Amino acid sequence: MTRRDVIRGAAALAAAKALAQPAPPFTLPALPYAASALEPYIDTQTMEIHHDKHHKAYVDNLNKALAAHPEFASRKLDQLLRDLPNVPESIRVAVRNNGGGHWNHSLFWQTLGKPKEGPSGKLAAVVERSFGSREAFEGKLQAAGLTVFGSGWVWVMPQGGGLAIETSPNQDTPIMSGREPLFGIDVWEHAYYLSAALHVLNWDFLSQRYSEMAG
Ligand code: MN3
Repeated sequence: MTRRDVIRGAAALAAAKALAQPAPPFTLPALPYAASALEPYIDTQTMEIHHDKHHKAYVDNLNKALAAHPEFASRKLDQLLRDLPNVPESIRVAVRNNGGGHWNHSLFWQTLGKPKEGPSGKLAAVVERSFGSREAFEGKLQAAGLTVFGSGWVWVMPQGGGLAIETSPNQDTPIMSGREPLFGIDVWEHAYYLSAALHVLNWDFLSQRYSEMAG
């Protein structure tokens, strides 16, 4: 990792934190790269629809649900998701689906980027320790993706000094149970999308993020 990579990783990390958790009204974060940046693995039109339409709809619908509830005006997104049982029943499903969608996609855009060599530093070590190799890790992620019916997410969770893989349906997120994922991949109804995402993971960002999370 060069010094420039470190700086870029830190900037992306700060951006992810800032984007994932401001209080309402929530805003759609810009993609941290051009919509065409992930070609040929994820095409421009797919990125535009996914970000400009799908993610925007989560943000708009979340704001709509919260508009009539000024008591949540200073509540950050992760706090809302951690405390869903105390969100009024009339908007709970909307906050769960759209708040989850907003949180998950905000991290997801940061997780992707220009093809990079692979994990480094502590992340490289923990991938080796938990899965044996990066190839085995990616194989486990793909196998997990195949178990998701309809839309959902495959998550990589720091756990007991290692990494664990889990899945969630729809826009549910580990944040709802107070746990912060290292990253998640949007299965988006087709496991091939997960395979494509594996080609364009931003390993600099993930290595930096893991170092911060592992302390
Ligand atoms: Mn999606």
